Amino acid sequence: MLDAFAKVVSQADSRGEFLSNEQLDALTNMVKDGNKRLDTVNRITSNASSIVTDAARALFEEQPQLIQPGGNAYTNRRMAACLRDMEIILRYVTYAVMAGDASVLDDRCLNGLRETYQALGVPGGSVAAGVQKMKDAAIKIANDPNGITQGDCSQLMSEVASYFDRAASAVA
Ligand code: PEB
Repeated sequence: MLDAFAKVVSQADSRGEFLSNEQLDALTNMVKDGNKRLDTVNRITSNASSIVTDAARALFEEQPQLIQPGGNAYTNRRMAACLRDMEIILRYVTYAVMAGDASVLDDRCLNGLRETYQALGVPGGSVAAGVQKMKDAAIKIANDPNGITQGDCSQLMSEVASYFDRAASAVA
């Protein structure tokens, strides 16, 4: 598991070189914009349960077969597993945003997830659709200009989006 700083250090060390100016600039910008990152993680974290439940409701509205008899979220046991899975994925996305690097998400959450769903008979495409709904909700909450000093968060928001997209395409 790496963060943006450890990643750059390990890349430079594998070449036996000092950090390059480009690497230093990228990390400098990350530090400068650090409060945006902390606020983003804080906002997503404190709204995690509504992000998960709203996304799940929207998913079941769009794909009602999931909650009908025989569906993959039918019975409370499967429903609970589904909500839990969405929460786990959201949690790892927040870790990746904090770290500024996808490796924690890849190594601890997404690695082998597609195969797990295949083995369980859980439709990966439906999980991916749920993740996309969490993405939209999370970005709306993180990017809300109300109650915060305003600045340009477009780069950070596309980074956040990329972690959700990564999770969705890992299972789709
Ligand atoms: C991944 N999910 C399930 C299981 C595992 C995961 C390992 C099997 C064990 C169990 O049931 O607890 N666990 C989960 C995860 C990590 C992990 C992401 C990462 C670290 O450790 N059902 C639906 C939707 C979807 C869904 C499409 C969006 O209709 C999910 C939610 N996951 C779902 C369901 C099960 C499951 C298990 C229904 C139970 C499957 C079953 O037993 O029939």
